[in-house]
Amino acid sequence: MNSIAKISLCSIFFFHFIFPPNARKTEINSISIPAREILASENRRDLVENTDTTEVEIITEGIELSYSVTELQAKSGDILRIRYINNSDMNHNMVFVREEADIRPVGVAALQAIANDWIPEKEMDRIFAYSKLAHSGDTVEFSFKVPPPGTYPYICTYSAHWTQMQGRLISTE
Ligand SMILES: [Cu+2]
Repeated sequence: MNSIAKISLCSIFFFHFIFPPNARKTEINSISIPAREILASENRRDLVENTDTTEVEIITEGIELSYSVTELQAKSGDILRIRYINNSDMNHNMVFVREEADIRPVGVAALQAIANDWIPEKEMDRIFAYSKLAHSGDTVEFSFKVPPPGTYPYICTYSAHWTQMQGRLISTE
């Protein structure tokens, strides 16, 4: 028997001593079962995270150019569902823009977008969510995924209301 054969034989005995066949089988099972459980629980958590929805109701009444909620808080990545009730005598909408500097360009461009219900297509890069135009007496609902943490303005783009009719969405971690 040459030395390589001796080493091989020793290795086999050593391997069997440390990891007898039954122990190996048990070990494989004990590793693989929890691994599957962890994977399954992570999947369940993902599923729950994907379906977390924050619902809010926002109202405008009378002749006020304002929203009943001017500060919205929601978790980044969640779905925010907004029910906007227009109990006022005028038309309104809700348009969410990416940053403070987007308010004016979107508001001004909307004046040229009457045919598109006051949503300016040429400024869509600045807009990430918006409602349909809510005529007097209408309730409109819309939902969107809450953007990364930060503060996002929302405005009414109908007939230059944006100068007064504003709120802020605060997206949290
Ligand atoms: Cu308005």
